[in-house]
Amino acid sequence: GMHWKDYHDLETIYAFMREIRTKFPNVCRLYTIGKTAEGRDLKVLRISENPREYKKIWIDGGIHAREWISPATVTFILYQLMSNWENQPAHIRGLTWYIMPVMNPDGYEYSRTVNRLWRKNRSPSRRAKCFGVDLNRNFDIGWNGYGSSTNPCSDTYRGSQPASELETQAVVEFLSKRKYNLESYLTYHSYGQMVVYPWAYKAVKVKDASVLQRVANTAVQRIAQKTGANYRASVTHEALGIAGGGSDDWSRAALNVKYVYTIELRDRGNFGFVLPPRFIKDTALEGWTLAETVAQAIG
Ligand code: 0X9
Ligand code: ZN
Repeated sequence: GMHWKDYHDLETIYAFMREIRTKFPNVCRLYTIGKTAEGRDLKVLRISENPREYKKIWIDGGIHAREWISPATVTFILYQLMSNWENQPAHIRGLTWYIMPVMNPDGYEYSRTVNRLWRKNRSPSRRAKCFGVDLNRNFDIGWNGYGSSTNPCSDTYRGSQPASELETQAVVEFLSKRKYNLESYLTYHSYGQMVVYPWAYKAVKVKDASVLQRVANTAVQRIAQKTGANYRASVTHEALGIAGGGSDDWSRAALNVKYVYTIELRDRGNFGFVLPPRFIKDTALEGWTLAETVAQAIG
């Protein structure tokens, strides 16, 4: 079964999602929103007591294969929500949560079994003998710009065209249909200990950047109180440089989502992507703290 003392394979994560759906059939709905190039399901769990009326928050993880702490954190968020659902405060129970722990299942399994530091998905390229597109360069926002590569062998290959990838298409289609009331898009990455907000594709801040900075500051303060870890809050292009094609920017540009954040979880480079399992619990708590803080901000 599921626990947060170690990292899990895709099937264990999907079994956990099914188990939650079975335990809470009245508030949960499990979607298969598409399939990958290698034929794996793309799964999203919805948690809601009133999907027609409640404001929505989306949480994803595992866009990048090697960032194992991300699916671990997103599944922990699911556990935090559901293990205590009846007693959650109104700002949590009164939202519709969409949770996708692994956006890139092919890459995740490839990282677990073949190449630990694999980043992209595993779709074959027509032009070269290399595999994989960086899903966080494949969304249709600033796609033809800075910070991504046209070379299929690069780790930041943007793909043959915007949303060329099945994973991107599935998320775009699913969220576009549900953009009404969609207040937040949270995406979990590692590493660097940062909470960042748009834009990434250009060196400009979103109009309500001061609100986003303030909520990020609150999350970062609460994280420090809870686990002692230091995270920074910043606009993306200042913290990480300009890069087009990101899911975060896309959610703001295409769907007009307000609270858009990418969190870079632990650590700051000591272990990097290969974060030892003993850090999962605290890191996941930090990820949960961001979700809680944003839920409170939505109100
Ligand atoms: O470069 C990325 O995609 C993310 N960093 S990572 O080391 N996890 O790969 C940062 C994403 C920030 N947002 C955008 N670039 N849109
Ligand atoms: Zn990443």
